[in-house]
Amino acid sequence: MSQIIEQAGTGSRNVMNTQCPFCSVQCKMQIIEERDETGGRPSYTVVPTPNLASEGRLCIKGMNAYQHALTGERILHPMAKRDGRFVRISWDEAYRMITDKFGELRAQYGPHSIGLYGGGSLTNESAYLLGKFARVALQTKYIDYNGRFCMSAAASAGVKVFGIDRGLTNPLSDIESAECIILAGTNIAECQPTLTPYFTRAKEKGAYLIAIDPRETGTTRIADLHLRVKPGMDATLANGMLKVLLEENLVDHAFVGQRTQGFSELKAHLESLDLEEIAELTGVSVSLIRQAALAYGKAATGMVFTARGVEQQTDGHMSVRNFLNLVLLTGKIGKPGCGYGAVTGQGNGQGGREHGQKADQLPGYRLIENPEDRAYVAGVWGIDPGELPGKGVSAYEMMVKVYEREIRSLFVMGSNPIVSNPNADFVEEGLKKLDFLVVADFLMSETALLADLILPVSAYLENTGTLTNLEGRVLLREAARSAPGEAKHDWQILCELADRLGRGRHFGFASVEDIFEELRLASRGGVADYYGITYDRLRKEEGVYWPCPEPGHPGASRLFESSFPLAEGKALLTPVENHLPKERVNEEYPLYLTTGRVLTHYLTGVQTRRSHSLAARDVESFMEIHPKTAAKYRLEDGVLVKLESKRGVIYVRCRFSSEIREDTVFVPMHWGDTQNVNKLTLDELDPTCRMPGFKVCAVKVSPLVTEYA
Ligand SMILES: Nc1nc2c(c(=O)[nH]1)N[C@H]1C(S)=C(S)[C@@H](COP(=O)(O)OP(=O)(O)OC[C@H]3O[C@@H](n4cnc5c(=O)[nH]c(N)nc54)[C@H](O)[C@@H]3O)O[C@H]1N2
Ligand SMILES: Nc1nc2c(c(=O)[nH]1)N[C@H]1C(S)=C(S)[C@@H](COP(=O)(O)OP(=O)(O)OC[C@H]3O[C@@H](n4cnc5c(=O)[nH]c(N)nc54)[C@H](O)[C@@H]3O)O[C@H]1N2
Ligand code: SF4
Ligand SMILES: [Mo]
Repeated sequence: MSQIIEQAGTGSRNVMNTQCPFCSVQCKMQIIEERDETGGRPSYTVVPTPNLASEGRLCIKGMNAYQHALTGERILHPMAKRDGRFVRISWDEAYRMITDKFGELRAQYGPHSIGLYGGGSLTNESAYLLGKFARVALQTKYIDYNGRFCMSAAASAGVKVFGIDRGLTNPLSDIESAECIILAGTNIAECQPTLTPYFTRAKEKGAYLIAIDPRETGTTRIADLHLRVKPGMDATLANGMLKVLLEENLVDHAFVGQRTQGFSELKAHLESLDLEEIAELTGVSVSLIRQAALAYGKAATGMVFTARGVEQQTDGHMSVRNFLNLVLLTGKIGKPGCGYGAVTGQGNGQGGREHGQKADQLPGYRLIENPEDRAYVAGVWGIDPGELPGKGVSAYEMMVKVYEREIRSLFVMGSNPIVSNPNADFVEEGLKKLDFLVVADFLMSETALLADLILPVSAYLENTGTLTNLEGRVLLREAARSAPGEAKHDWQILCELADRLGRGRHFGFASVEDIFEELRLASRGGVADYYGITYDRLRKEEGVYWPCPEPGHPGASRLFESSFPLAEGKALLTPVENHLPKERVNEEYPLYLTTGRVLTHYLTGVQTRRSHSLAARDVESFMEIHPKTAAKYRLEDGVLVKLESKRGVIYVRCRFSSEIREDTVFVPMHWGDTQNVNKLTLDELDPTCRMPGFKVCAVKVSPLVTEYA
C-alpha cells in the first residue's frame, strides 16, 4: 500500500508500490508523487523495484505508466448515451438500466442473447468472476476474451503436445544456460524489453541466437542469424529444419523413444518433403535453413520461443506444434537451458486464460464440456451442474453473432474490440446493431464511444488482485491509491450486478482476497492448480509458480523434467503440412501486409496514446516498406499513403526500411479510426483454436495525393 510522508513546510511525498500494467513481465516499480507547499501540480519519479523477472529493470512504457493512470481524461462516473450524447448518471441508474435491459432480452430471446467479452488485463479475481458471472448470474454460454487473439494458438498447441499450457516451461534464469536460442515471430526487445538482458547474457556466454521474422526489429538485430521468412510460412520453415535434423541424424533417439509418441509418422512425413520446395515457399534459402537447423541440433542445450508472428496465423496451432516438434526431436526440454516459451503478451495474459473467461473453460483450466469438471465447479459454486451452460464461441465468432443479431447485448470488460478484432469495419457495423452495449473501462476507447452505457473502473494503481506473469508465476499487486471519482473495481461491479440480478448469494464476497480464496478451491485439482497459493504466501515469497497443489508446495518452476501429463507420460510428435496463407497476393493486391507492435505503444493504444511522453514518440501510425518496393509504387519516405485490402482502407505514413522483405509491408496495431490496421485484416480463423490470421493479408498501396500526370 502507499505510504504518505508529510514533510512539515515542504509539502508531501506519496510512495506507491505497484506493478507495470502493460506486458507479461509485470515489472515491479515505485511511483513517487511529490507535492510542494504551494499546492501546485505534483511531480512524479518512477523507480524500478528489484524483482525476479525484470531484475529491477523497467522499459519506457513502465517508466511512463503513471501518466495515463493519473490523466485528467479518466472516466469518473457512469455515463449513459441519450440522443447521441453521454450524460452522467448514478450507479443506481446504471445498474437499473442493465437489469431492465438484460431482463427484457432474456425474456424475449433467452439467456444467450447476452454476451460477455473480457480481457487479459483483468486480474485473476476479476477474470474468474467474469466467467462465473456469465455462467451463474446470466446463464449465457457466450463469453470469450481478447486472449483468443493473443495466446490461443500456443495455448492449444501446448495442451495437445505437452498436456499443459504454461507460457514458459522454464524459469527465465534458464535462458542464460542455453547454447542456441530460436526466436520465432517474437520481438522480445520491443515487446518484453526488460527480458532482453537474459538473451544478451546468453550471447556473452557463447549462445547462438536465431531470429525468424520477415522484417528487422530490435530482436533480429541482436541475433546471429536472421531468417527473413515470408509471412505465414513458419510451419513450412520448421519442416525444413526438422528435415535437416533427421537427415543429419541430430535426433535424440533415447529421448524420442522414452518420452514421445508419433515419431514414425513424423519421420515418414519429413522424408516426403523437398527442401528446395520449402526454400521456395518460405523465401529462406536451403543453406540458411541448414545453418539454423545445425546450430540448434548440434548445441548441447537450447530453447525455442514463439510469439504472435508464428501464432496469429490461420495455421497458428499447427505452426506452434511444428516448433514443438523441433524441441522434442532434439530432446531439448525439461532440463536447465532446455525448454520452450510461448511468450505471453498481456499483463495477465497467462492467468486470464486459466480461470474461465474462455468460451469452453471453467476455472483451473477445466473444461465446460467435461462432466467431471462441471460437477466439481458447480459444487464449489453451490449450483446444480445442469444449470451451467455449454460452451460458446470464440471472440471473433461472437462478433459474427452480434452482426447476425443472435447476440443482442454485449458487456465488454477490459478490451477495445472494435480496434483489436480482424475485419474491423464489419465488427463496427455489428456493434452498432446491438440493442445494448455496455463497456467497463477507465478511459474512453473507440468501443466505449459506441456504448449505450459506460461503467467507470479502477486502474492498476487502485485495484488489488493477482496477476500471473509469463513464467506462470502468480504475483500480488496491491492497491496503491484509491480509485478516483465514482470508479469501482471490475470485480465489485460484477458482485453488485449479480446481486441486482437476484444471484447475490453466489457473489457475497467481502473482499478481493475472498474471491481468490474461492478461486483456489475452484482451481484445485485442475491443470492450473492455485490451491497452494495464498495472499499471505504471495506477500512473503514475491510470487509462486503454478501448479501449486498444496500450501506447502514450492510451485513448479521447470516443467516436464521427468514426464508429460499425457498418456504414458509421453509428449506428442505430429506431422505438420506445409500450409499457405488463406489470402495470397495477386495482381490487384500485390503486397503482403503483416502487423504487430512498436516499443512505445501498447495494444490498441487507448492507454499509451494518453501518455504525453509515449504519444510524443510515435504520434501516428506508419507503414514500413522496402525502398525498392516503394519506388515501384512511387512512394517517398515520410509521405502519407493509402493502404487497401478487399475489406477496407487506411491512411498511414510511409517509413522506409531496407531490411524488410520486398514483398511485405508492416503496420502496427496501436491506432484506431482511419489508421486502424484491422480494417484491412481478414477474418479467416485457425480451425483448431479460432485465432484470426492477423499476420498475413494481401494489400495494395498508393500515394494519398497523386502527382500531376
Ligand atoms: N511495446 C509493446 N509491447 C507489448 C505489446 C504492445 O502492444 N506493445 N503487447 C503485448 C502483447 S498483448 C503481446 S501479445 C505481445 C506480442 O509480442 P510479439 O509477438 O513479439 O509482437 P508482434 O509485434 O505482434 O509480433 C512479433 C514479430 O512477428 C513478426 N512477424 C510478422 N509476421 C510474421 C510471420 O509470418 N512469421 C514470423 N516468424 N514472424 C512474423 C513481426 O514482424 C514482429 O516483429 O507483446 C506484449 N508486449
Ligand atoms: N492486427 C492485429 N490485431 C491484433 C493483434 C495484432 O498483433 N495485430 N494482436 C492481438 C492481441 S495479441 C491482443 S492481446 C489484442 C488486444 O486487444 P484489446 O483487448 O482491444 O487491447 P487493449 O488495447 O489492451 O484494450 C483494453 C481496454 O481495456 C481497458 N483496460 C485496461 N485495464 C483494464 C482493467 O483492469 N479493467 C477494465 N475494465 N478495463 C481495462 C483499456 O483502457 C483499453 O481500453 O489485440 C489483438 N489484435
Ligand atoms: S511494459 Fe513490460 S517490460 Fe516494460 S516495464 Fe511494463 S511490464 Fe516491464
Ligand atoms: Mo496479446
